[in-house]
Amino acid sequence: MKRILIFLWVVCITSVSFAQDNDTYVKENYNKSETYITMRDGVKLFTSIYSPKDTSKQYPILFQRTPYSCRPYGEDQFRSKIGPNEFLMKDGYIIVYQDVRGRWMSEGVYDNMRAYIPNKKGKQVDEASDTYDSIDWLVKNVPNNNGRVGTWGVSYPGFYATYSLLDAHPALKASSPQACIGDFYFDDFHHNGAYFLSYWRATAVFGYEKTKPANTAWYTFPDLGTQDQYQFFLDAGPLSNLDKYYGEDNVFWQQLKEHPDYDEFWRSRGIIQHLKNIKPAVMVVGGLFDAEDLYGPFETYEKIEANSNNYNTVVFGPWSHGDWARTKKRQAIGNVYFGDDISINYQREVETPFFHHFLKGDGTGNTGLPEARMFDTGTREWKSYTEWPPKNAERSTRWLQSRQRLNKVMEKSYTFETFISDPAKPVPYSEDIKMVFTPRKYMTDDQRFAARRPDVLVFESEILDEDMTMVGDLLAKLKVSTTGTDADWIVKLIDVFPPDAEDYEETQDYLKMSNYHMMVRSEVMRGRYRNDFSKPEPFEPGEKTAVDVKLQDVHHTFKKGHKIQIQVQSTWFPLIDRNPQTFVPNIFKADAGDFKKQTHILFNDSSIEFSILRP
Ligand code: PG9
Repeated sequence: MKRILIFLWVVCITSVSFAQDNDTYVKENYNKSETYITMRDGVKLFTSIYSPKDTSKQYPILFQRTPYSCRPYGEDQFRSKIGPNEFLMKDGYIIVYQDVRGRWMSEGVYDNMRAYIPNKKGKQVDEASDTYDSIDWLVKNVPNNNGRVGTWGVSYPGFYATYSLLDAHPALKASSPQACIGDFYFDDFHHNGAYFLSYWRATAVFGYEKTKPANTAWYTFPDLGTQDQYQFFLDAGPLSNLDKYYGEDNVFWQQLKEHPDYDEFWRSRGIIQHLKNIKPAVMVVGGLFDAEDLYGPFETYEKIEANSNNYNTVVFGPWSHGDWARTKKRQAIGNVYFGDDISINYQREVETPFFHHFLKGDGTGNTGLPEARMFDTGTREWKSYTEWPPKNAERSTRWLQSRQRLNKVMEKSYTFETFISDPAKPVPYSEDIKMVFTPRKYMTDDQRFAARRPDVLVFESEILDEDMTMVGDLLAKLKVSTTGTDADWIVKLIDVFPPDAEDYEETQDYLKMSNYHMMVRSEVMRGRYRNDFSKPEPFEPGEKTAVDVKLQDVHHTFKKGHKIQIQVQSTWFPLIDRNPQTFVPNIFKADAGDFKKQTHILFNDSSIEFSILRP
């Protein structure tokens, strides 16, 4: 009955006002005001408030804190869309945006992933105290609010939504951290110690301190003179040669260079460690093909689930970074199509009821929504689980064997595969030749171009005679050696389509979906950190060494007639920087002469573990 009532209520919202032109809807139905809210240390944060013109009733507050600006500035300048989605916008909420400390029109000094300070004293501040002070001011000063507040955000704003849960204000009833950064050593700028060179241009956005409130960008992007990203970074050589584009005034570039290991600088800025005894309701949202923040949302949900008794749920769809907040009809990533109206249906049937329940409803937690709503990226359908990862799954192992076989049993004979890894001719991470601001499409890209290179090892299963649904994380347990003293190890999980697979509208002209090698999940382990991310260790040349690579969660059915493929390689360019394959104290300061071609070996007692859903 409740589901029917919710559905009818949502249909009602949908029909009532989609007739109005979306571009003018906000201006016609909301008033806008701008103000500075003073924090406990006296710093003033710029805050933009959109309030429904209908003042006959009270409304909850939906609050987003962002480093990307509250633009457009000016009380007569309106966004075309406000809030997490248009259903909530049209249902009527007070929607508030705030420039975080040190960004755009706010005062103060910015600090990337500002470290949380437990048990703050006096005027000590962090993003939790800034959120608390802001919510306190909003509920006491914004007319017609109903005393209940929700926070939400995608990516960096998602990090600030997570932050709102720490020392949460009592008025904060619900939060949806989406593609929320958990830790810059495992999200965005690094994965397992490997620097994401593909993010290098984004360093401009976060590297420069501004001296006064700014309603236009105070930073610029370097002109690289080419659109061929692979060639540009290969020609640039060692990372130190990039200093000519970013001077000492790019604070973040200096920090990246000075902190190659997982030291106190990064460790203190990770938010996952603090997610205990969370009280507000939480709905974590992420994309199974999100190239930017995958670690963050999975770890955020799982840490809260393990350390709190609050309402805590998770939604992962067939999305790349932030797709779920858009309204595009066909949901596709690169060459692969997943279905129609996936994002708009999620917004109407999941995101809107979540916030409505806790901010306008009885807030009991009986939302009618599942604990885990996960899209199966193989069968292209949603599934609901009472826990994530699901318990009714069986851990399975496949062995990386000779003759490119991915076997259920390890062969008795002692064999190994070998390849030459040459930093001067690194394996491309994509066939696309263009400059990107951050990576995206490679997460479902065809991997045949890599499979056919001599410096990529391929291990492939038999043609599956029945569907196999893989759930949760994977662990590649590699046994390797190298003639060098350092090496990166990249592991890729690939779904090999059958020869009769049909093309999609989105399939690029130069390829066919027949025998498509779809990337499902991938990850790198910078070998020097194999035992401890804070203590890099060289390899002993020629010595067999264990390197484990954890691949983030999947929810993917390998269908009957498909094959499972694992690829292993040691360069992935320029997604990540090149490992010199010579152990140096800091790769950011390596010299050209440190980069050496080496011979790597993968032994046949290497394996990959994963979980298969029981029928
Ligand atoms: N996590 C994304 C990002 C952070 C920093 C630089 C570039 C991208 C994001 O906030 O979109």
